[in-house]
Amino acid sequence: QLAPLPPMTPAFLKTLNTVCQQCYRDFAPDDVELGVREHILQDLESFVKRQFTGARLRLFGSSKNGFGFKQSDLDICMVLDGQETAEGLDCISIIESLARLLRKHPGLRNILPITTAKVPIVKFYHARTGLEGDISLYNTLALHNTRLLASYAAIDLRVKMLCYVTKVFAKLCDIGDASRGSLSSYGFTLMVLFYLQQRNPPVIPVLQEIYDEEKKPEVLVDGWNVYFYDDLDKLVSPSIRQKNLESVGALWLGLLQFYTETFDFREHVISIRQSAALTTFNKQWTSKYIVIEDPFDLNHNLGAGLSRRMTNFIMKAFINGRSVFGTSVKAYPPEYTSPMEFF
Ligand code: 3AT
Ligand code: MG
Repeated sequence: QLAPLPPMTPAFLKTLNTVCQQCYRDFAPDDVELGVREHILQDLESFVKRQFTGARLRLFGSSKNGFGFKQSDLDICMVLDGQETAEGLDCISIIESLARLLRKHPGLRNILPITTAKVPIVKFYHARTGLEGDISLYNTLALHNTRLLASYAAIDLRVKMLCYVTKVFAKLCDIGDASRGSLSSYGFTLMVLFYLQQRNPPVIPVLQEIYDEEKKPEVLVDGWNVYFYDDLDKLVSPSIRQKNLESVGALWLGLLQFYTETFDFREHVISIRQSAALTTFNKQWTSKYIVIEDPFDLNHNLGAGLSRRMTNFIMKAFINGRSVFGTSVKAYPPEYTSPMEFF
């Protein structure tokens, strides 16, 4: 049971809001940076085509979903023309020969094929920009979940801002690195989106539940339905009166409170594909405390890899965040609005 927060002052809420907005301005890449990523992609694609004639490379992850940082990695998916799925392909040997080819690229360093992971990849370092990246094969669901996240980001600027704040928070608290046993950026983004759907009134709708036809359309990829409503111009917002008008600062504090005071982790699954509650019991996912369902691959729990220790560590970060951001202090002069100083 957490001690109640002291009353929030309007002045502090304003500071909080400035900090959140500044966080977005400081970290969001500009068009030049996004262009550099596309340029690297084009260059790599023409290089790879020397050996893999029908190869196409596509960016996904935070280079495309709207929540990228200057130094975010380049997540690249390779497919071959005329080949719909990875079926019948020897992905491991393709990754190995891709690695041999990339070693000949003058702009790349540290080529490392990883063929033991669930998704085999080849990692690289792009010397001129200092960006790291990896290429996977037929990571088709990831292309779709990237598009889903990008659509949510396009609905309301507060979605983007809140995702940046959460990612910065996760990095600074050391709870946002899946390769070291914590939660991936993707997992945190799903937590933000779920909260914004559950907020009353909601900030964003459930795009997978909206459709023009009588029945929900079925678009199958790797056996999962990846349909979601993407005609954002046509998206009718709820009545003006109902519309959520909270500031980003208020939503950020609301998020920390939601995951420390309101949301019942034991009972419920963080699931952005439906507005009705989903229980951990329904999913037979009762052995983990933090349960995040992938919006498309419904067998995939993003929290499956968290140890009990890491789960406690993450929950403590949220609890500390709630008291830091939820306790108004007068000590912050107006110039004290850089997120880094605040954190
Ligand atoms: P960063 O800015 O790189 O931290 P990101 O969104 O690019 O954020 P990652 O590089 O960790 O995140 O992952 C790249 C994409 O791969 C995001 C998502 O489309 C997919 N992805 C990552 N982790 C998972 C996962 N556990 N399950 C399904 N898809 C995933
Ligand atoms: Mg990435």
